[in-house]
This record gives sequence, C-alpha cells and structure tokens, in this order.
Amino acid sequence: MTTARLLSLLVFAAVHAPLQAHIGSPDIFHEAMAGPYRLLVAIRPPPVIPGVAEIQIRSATPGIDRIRIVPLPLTGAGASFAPTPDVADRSKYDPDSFSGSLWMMSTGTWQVRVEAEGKDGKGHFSIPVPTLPARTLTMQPGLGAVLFSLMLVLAAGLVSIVGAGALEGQLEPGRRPSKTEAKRSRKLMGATAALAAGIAVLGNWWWNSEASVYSRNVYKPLQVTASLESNSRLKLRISDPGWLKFRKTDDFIPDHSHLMHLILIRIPRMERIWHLHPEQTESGVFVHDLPDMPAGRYQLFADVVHANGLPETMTTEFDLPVVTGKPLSGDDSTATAHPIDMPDHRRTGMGLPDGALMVWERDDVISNVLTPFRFRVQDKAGAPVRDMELYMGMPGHAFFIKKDRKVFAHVHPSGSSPMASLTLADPSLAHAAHAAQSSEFPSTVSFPFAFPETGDYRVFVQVKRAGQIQTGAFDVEVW
Ligand SMILES: [Cu+2]
Repeated sequence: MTTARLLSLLVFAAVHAPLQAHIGSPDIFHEAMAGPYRLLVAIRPPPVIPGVAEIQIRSATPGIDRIRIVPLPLTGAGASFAPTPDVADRSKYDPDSFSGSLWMMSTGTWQVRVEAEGKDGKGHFSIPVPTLPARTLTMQPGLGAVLFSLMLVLAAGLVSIVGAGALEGQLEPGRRPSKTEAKRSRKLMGATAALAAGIAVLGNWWWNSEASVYSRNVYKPLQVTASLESNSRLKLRISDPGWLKFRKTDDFIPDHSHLMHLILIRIPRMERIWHLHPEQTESGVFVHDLPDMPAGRYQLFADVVHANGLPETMTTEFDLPVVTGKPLSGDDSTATAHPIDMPDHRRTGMGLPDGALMVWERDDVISNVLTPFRFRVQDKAGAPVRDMELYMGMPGHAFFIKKDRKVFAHVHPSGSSPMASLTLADPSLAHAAHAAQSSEFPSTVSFPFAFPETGDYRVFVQVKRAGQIQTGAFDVEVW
C-alpha cells in the first residue's frame, strides 16, 4: 500500500465548506513528529461556536498504544490549564488510524494538543485551530411547524383548563351554571388566551434578539482595498466590516519574518504570480513598491496573523496599468505559468530556469481526502538536487487555488497553520527552525492538504535553491 493510499483513509464527509481563514478551505491539516511518531492530522473546526471539532489522526510510524487529544485556548491564562484529555478511538479497520471529537467553547483561536504513547515512548504537539462561527443554525421548516402546532395545542389546553376550573369545577353535580357564572368563566378564558399570546410574543422577541446577537458573531473576514500611488507603489487599506471587538487591524505578528504575505495573480488566465511582502506604514495600511508588471486585472490574496494567533486571508480584485517598477528583492518572487484555460491535467514535470525539473508525484485527487502532495526536484541528469534551502523558514510553500478563485489555501510541509500560530502553541519551534537553517535539505517537499470541493485547481509550489526562489505550476481536476 502506498503512503498516499494509507493516508487517504483520513476522509471527511463532503460538506459545503464555510468561509474561514484561508478562503473556502476551513479544515486544518498538520504533519509533524510527536516524539518518535510521525502523525498526520486533519481537523474540521465546528461551524457554530460552542461546537464540536472532528479530529482524525493517522500515524505513519507503527507501535502507538494510545493517542490522547485535548482542546485548550491558544493564548492567555487558559492555555496552560489543560482539562483531562480524551482518548481518541482507534479504527477497527486500521490500527494506525484514530479519531475523536472535541468541544470548542469560545470564538477566537484554540489549539488541539495531541499526545501519542507507545512502544518507542511518548511525544506530543499542538495544532492551532481558529474557532470562527461560520453560520447560525436555522430551524428546519417541518420542525418549526410541528413545534408551532404543539404550542397552539398547549395554549388551547391552558385556556380550557382555566375555563373548566372556573366553571364546572365550582358546580355541585347536576347543577347548571348561571348566566353570571358562565360569563365570568368566559372572561377568565379570554384573559388566559391573552396571557398565552403575550408569552408567545415575548418568547419570539427574546428568541429573535438572541439570534441577532449570535449572528453578529458570525465571522466576517477583514476587507482590503488596493490602489496604485505614484506609478508603482501599491497601497493596501485594511478595514474591519464589524465583527468581534477583540479583532484589530494593527495587531499583526510576523510570520516567517513578514507581517503580510501577498499573492498577486493575473486573472483570469493565472499565467503570472507574484509573492510579495508589503510593509505596514500605519495602522491598517500596507505599501509595496511593485516590480515590472503587465497591465491587467489581478486577484490579490493577503495573509496576516493576529497577535492571538488567528490567521486571516483578505482578498480583492483590482486593475493595474503597465507598471514599471523596481527589481524584486529579498523574499519576493514571481513566476510564469501556462494559462489555466488550457490546463494540462496530466503534466507531472515543470522545467525550472536552470534546467532542473520539478516533478509532482501525482495520484488521483479526490475532494475531502487528505493527501500528501509530493514534489521532487531533480537535476538535468534526473538525480535529486542537493542545493535546496529553506524559503522563509520552510522547505517549501504551496498555494492551492480553484480556477474560480473561490478556494485559496497557503500550505507548508507542516500543514495549513501559519508558522506564527504554530509558534504560539509551541515556542520551541522558533528555535528548531533556526537550527535547521544550516543542514542539507531533501530534494522532495510534501504538503498535506485536502481539496474542500470538486473542480479545477492550480497548485503553485515554491522552493528555494542556491539562493534562487523557484516556482512550479500544476493543474489538477479534483473529483
Ligand atoms: Cu508560505
């Protein structure tokens, strides 16, 4: 059984993906070592908060006796007081697969701590989980109708009990009620009916006000507008459409040493991509001096991470005239790809500028199935290259983008969480990345990901070799 086949056992039931951090791709994927065990984890955050997150874990290392999972806030005092962990259920069919569900109690950022124990010892890691209410649950019309008729029956019952109690209940057997008594009973019944109606109206008002308070909690991503100043300076203005008070537009923390990762894609053909890092000039304002760019329409995806570890992706479209700008520098990069309206769904190799080849070890791709997307870089002779470096602290960066741009996910070999959020969960990771800088890196990078829905996608993969940032582009039809 290949790794892809083994890992494909991590499957979520297909659901319509609500919009969250990343775009249209709310599930969280993570691949890391928990002590001696390599674990692949998929987490589906709850769509309503409080709600239940679904967790699936597969070990690539055999010999695990038990996996425990526990939810806790990502930051703040609660982060150090873990409740008693739950033991994840082992699959009946695959001894290396585990699953569980955990309650996420409040909106913001949580983490799931995964602890593995087995014949080789123990280990653990934490995965940040944004908890963003994506919708309010609505009552099904059928259930509403049933409950409404039950309420009418109850109200009618109350009225008739009061009426009978006031009239027949007071009479000796055999005596007929007088006119005055009958009138008094009818009055009481009328008053009871008015009271029942009043309670129903007040109840409805209370329900609606609760619902509207909750609907204000439903996650609304930050918004961004783009404008061009002085020919080549791009200005991004971030605004908050109104969500929870704790969200700010000036509390971003560096992720791979940049406050913002900006992806610009020329649309609709997606034949050019830029990965840039604008600077913050004032609260909610970022600027960047663009390189040379052709005129056209562009889609922008801007990744930021808040101080509480919550990642957000903003998006907008805008038009540019021909831009004559500065050469790219630092971590900025650009690449050219074939137009997405002429996709090649069987292409496995993409030539790189120095004659090397980036090869996608591809397999069939099915939506909602967690798959390691593996890319190998080989030299002209077909041998693995030996000049791979970290690009912004990572062996590689991958962007999974749907043709209609309704899905955008920025993924690393460690998974879908930004390094800045992971480091909040485990500060020792920052040192680990630093230490790794000096060693030689493998020529293969692998990204754990599951497409949230079927359709045509493009995958951009970026690696760094001997100081050069190189980008591959591949097309995939997801079933
Ligand atoms: Cu990245």
